[in-house]
Amino acid sequence: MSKTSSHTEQAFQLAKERYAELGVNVDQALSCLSAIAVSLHCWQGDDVGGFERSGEELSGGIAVTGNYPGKARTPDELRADLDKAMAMIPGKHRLNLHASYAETGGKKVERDELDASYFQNWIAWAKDRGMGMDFNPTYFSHPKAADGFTLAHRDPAIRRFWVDHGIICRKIGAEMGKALGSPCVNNFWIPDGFKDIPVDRLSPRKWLAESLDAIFAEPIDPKHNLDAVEAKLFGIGSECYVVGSHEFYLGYAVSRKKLLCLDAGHFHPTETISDKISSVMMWLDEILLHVSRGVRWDSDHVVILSDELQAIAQELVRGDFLGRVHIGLDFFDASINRVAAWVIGTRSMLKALLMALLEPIAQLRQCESTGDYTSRLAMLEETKTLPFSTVWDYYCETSGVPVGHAWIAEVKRYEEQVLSKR
Ligand code: RNT
Ligand code: ZN
Repeated sequence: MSKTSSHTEQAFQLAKERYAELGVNVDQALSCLSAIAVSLHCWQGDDVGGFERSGEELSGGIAVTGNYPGKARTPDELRADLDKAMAMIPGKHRLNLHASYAETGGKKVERDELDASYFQNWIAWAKDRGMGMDFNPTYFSHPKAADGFTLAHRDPAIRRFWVDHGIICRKIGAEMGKALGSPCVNNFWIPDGFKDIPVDRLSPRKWLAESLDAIFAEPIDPKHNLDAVEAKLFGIGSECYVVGSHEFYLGYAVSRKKLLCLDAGHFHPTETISDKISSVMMWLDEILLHVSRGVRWDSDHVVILSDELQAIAQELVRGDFLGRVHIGLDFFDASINRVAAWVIGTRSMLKALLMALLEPIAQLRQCESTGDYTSRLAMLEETKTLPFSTVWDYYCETSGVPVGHAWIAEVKRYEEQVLSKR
């Protein structure tokens, strides 16, 4: 940690006293926060494009809107942009990569022929920075996914192709985990579903279970690779039926001992993942979060410090789940500076976690257990205006990243000098 200005230091000491009166240990909260690695999703930097250069449009029922200039066109540009973003985010984080970001040197390599050699630059980059990596097989933007089905396709040959892709991706994940000394969370999300009302909802689910079982047949050391499965309510073009629904994957994850991935945008708009965390943690060892922000629908807006984000962070802290929950981000916005999008989303996530770590939880629990719900509500409201921002500023300054809005000017400078020249 670097030195702080005397002003930041003074303000911090006062804030610490204020929190101490409520029984909150600020130093402990900061040391806990600094140990949390958030997985930054590579796909915010290039609108989920990837580098296969297959000529395929983005498919799978997800969509990126906006045409803000400066998107990364090459892996080097994407890495430079990630470096820039991470220079404005306190703490050490992770990179979450999709298989479609393979570097094949211009050679056409099919998705069932990939191996870790195509990800060596990414691994070396992460290693250099002491970061871990997470991975995702890519089941979209591909001719064999063009009719909206992959692992649950009725054609066994198509299923086989995608099963092989899954098998290969687990091996790649394990190599990443081994090379970086930290388990790689490998997240399986498939777009499979019907636009209109199906008459057979069961068969595709049986095929999906069969495909997943084939992919996961080979045991892999969890020190290197952890498998996660991500459910969804609907997508563009799969409005009436998604094979991999929440119930499907909850059952699958529990019965197969896999991680369940909860994406904040993948439920009915009035449903929140914050309420699901403690429920699924009853039956699962670990889970993955895709922290996202749906606006009216699963729109993947940039994460902000919303009530739901705070509720998610509170659940992780209050339930003592931080050691069992992997936090990944999942949003993509091409209508604003893409580096800024990463910074806004990740800083918001960290702010929410710090707020949760600074809660006077002992007092709040006391109110609840004695049935004093008046004081519980009153305390929760008073907590919102405790000097959180002073602690956050101190954390940023001592982590060597810009304090407050100072980072915006840096992103603007990067835009002028680098992004606008693309
Ligand atoms: C799609 C899922 C999935 C993707 C990424 C790109 O609805 O949320 O996680 O966003 O794999
Ligand atoms: Zn997701």
